[in-house]
Amino acid sequence: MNPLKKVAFITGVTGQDGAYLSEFLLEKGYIVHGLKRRTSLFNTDRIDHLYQDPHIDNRNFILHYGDMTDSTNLTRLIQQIQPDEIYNLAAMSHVAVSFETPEYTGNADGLGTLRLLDSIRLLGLEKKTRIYQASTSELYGKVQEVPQSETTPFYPRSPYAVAKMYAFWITVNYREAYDMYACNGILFNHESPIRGETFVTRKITRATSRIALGLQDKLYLGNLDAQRDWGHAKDYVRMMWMILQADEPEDWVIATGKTTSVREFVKMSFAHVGIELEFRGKGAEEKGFILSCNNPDYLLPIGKEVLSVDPHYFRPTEVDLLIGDATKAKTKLGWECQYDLSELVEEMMQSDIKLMKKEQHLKEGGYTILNYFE
Ligand code: NDP
Ligand code: GDR
Repeated sequence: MNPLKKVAFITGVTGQDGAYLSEFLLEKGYIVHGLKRRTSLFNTDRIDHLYQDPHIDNRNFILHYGDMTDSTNLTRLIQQIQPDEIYNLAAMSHVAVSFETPEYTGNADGLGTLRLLDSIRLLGLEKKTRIYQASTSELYGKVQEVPQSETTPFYPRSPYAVAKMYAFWITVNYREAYDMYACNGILFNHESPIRGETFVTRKITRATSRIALGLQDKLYLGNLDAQRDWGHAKDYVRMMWMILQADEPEDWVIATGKTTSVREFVKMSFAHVGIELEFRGKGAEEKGFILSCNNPDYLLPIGKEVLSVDPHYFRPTEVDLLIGDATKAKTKLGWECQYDLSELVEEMMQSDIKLMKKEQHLKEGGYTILNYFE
């Protein structure tokens, strides 16, 4: 191992942010170790391009099996890796699913963070290892003030957010109690072409592409009025690294400062394929129809119903409005977003159209294609 290279350990390396952060750190010359779960099928699609054959010498991207619910595994890995930086991105990260699996979510997202912090302490690495905790704008939950900043009170509204609240405070506590370099990045929603398919933005861009290509009739969504501050994941992983390079360990809000409703995101995605939508009805009765279609590649009938609200997707408690104030990160660390929302939508749509054209070929070739709309 090259002693001049910095060593990072990323939990959640197979996820959206884990993949972008791995690319970013490898480009910076780091040796990157990643924690991945054992799954019955391969789960490394997002990082396959970084994979290195375990039989070659001097690898700089190394994967280890593990789980945030397994303390001995985490401690052993940290002892073996001796990381300069840990990025704790692993989590059961789906808010709606956390209502179905609250205990597991608490264990992985809340106690999982404690396990990492306590391993650092147990191994006497407090002065060597810096740790980044993936905190979230979901902590703000029920609106207390807008825009939300580092001083806005928390009011979590889901088992996920409550677990992340524990993780937030245990990170602060270990920093104060043991003088550790431990930081929270309070990141607002960030998306990309490799966003998980069940988060609303990717669900929308996939479905829009499929509808345009005739692979799907309709998109079913929940609360169209929810407003989110959506940025690009690439901008946000850069900031994770910047947070761990700061002189002092602190907590930071990362956001674009602009908010957009789910309905508006749907309109933007359809506009990308030349389709204008009209919404009629309210709440659980709301539907979306094609008002005009001016792209000769996607000839869909005017008046076709392509969207329905399905109350199945409503959450027991919802977060209505998120809009972040990242002034501290901008002024103290010089962070700026390089992407705006329209560029993000364009990149996601271009990528999904390309993917769905592959599906179209498969379908034409007689293969069964995935029809999973969650
Ligand atoms: P993803 O859901 O894409 O990735 C989550 C990662 O965590 C995956 O690699 C997943 O593995 C892994 N994981 C889940 N449970 C465990 C476990 N028990 N043990 C080990 N690994 C586990 O999330 P994102 O990349 O979008 O987000 C990264 C982090 O940032 C998460 O903690 C999320 O809560 C947080 N966050 C995300 C925001 C966003 O908008 N994206 C905003 C704010 C915070 P597998 O691939 O096997 O499922
Ligand atoms: P969120 O993201 O809950 O903000 O958490 P998600 O994309 O799941 O929901 C955003 C908003 O859209 C509404 N919505 C729907 N959501 C989904 N998933 N599916 C639907 O069909 C649908 N219809 C409407 C939701 O009700 C919600 O208001 C994400 C995750 O990445 C977390 O891990 C992270 O901490 C936060 O962002 C910041």
